[in-house]
Amino acid sequence: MNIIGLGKAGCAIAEKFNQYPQYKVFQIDVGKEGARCYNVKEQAGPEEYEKNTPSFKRLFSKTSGETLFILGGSGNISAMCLRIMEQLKDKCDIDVLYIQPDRDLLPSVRKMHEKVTYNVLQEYARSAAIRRIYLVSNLHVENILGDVPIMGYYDKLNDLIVSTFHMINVFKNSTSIMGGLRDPGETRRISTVGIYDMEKDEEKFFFSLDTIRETCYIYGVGERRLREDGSLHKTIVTQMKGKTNDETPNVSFGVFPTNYDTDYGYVIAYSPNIQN
Ligand SMILES: Nc1nc2c(ncn2[C@@H]2O[C@H](COP(=O)(O)OP(=O)(O)OP(=O)(O)O)[C@@H](O)[C@H]2O)c(=O)[nH]1
Ligand SMILES: [Mg+2]
Repeated sequence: MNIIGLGKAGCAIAEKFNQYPQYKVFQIDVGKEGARCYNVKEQAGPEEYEKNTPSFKRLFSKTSGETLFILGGSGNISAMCLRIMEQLKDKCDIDVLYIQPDRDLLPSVRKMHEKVTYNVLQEYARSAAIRRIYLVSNLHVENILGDVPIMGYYDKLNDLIVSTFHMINVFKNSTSIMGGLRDPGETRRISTVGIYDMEKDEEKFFFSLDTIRETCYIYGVGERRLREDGSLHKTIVTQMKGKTNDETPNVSFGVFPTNYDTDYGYVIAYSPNIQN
């Protein structure tokens, strides 16, 4: 799978995928040098970045297939995102991972720019110009982590974001021993992910998605517990029955064996609607 990071946030997150062998990581930003990097010339503002988007023919000469495109919405350089994706759309299935910054702290010009990027990318997803958009709010991720020290703040956020997306990818590509993850309906292309605590039956989403029509739960359970815990089946079935309601009629789940001692739960949520 290809990972493309754009801007500081995008590149910092993309870079962390390098710790796993499954990904081919590309980074695009001002001053970025190295393998699979593109050093963009600094521009005065978003309009200039868009207008002067370079050709990435060489960087992406051998790139095709599943691609996760990561960016932070308020960055000036994020204005290049559509022009970059245009250069990839014929050979890649593009999912966007959109990092929403703390809007309250942004100066008004950046606030406006972020709103535009946020809306345009969701429109692209809804019209299937890109396959899907995953919305992730920095504030939500911070709240899940609890107290995060200032030193290494973004690094901590990025660790949780990357490990979560990676684990979800791993489970999506493995065989469940019970249930299975359903592909979401064609129109439900606005998504987020979260962590699911199966002991407490509690999900913590990375974004408060409105009008969730479909959810997928992932139970990653140690082999030993799968063999010995006689009540697990009943617990899971009861938990999953409790997730269906009028707003969210479609719930699927998969139970996956792991070699870990601790159990891991994740959730993916899907909406057909553009979020405010
Ligand atoms: N999760 C996360 N968010 C970040 C990180 N770095 C910055 N951000 C957030 O992302 C938003 C966009 O900022 P940058 O990524 O610095 O901007 P940029 O994409 O480099 O764009 P420029 O304005 O052109 O520099 C900021 O408002 C921060 O809130 C990071 O490493 N992780
Ligand atoms: Mg920057």
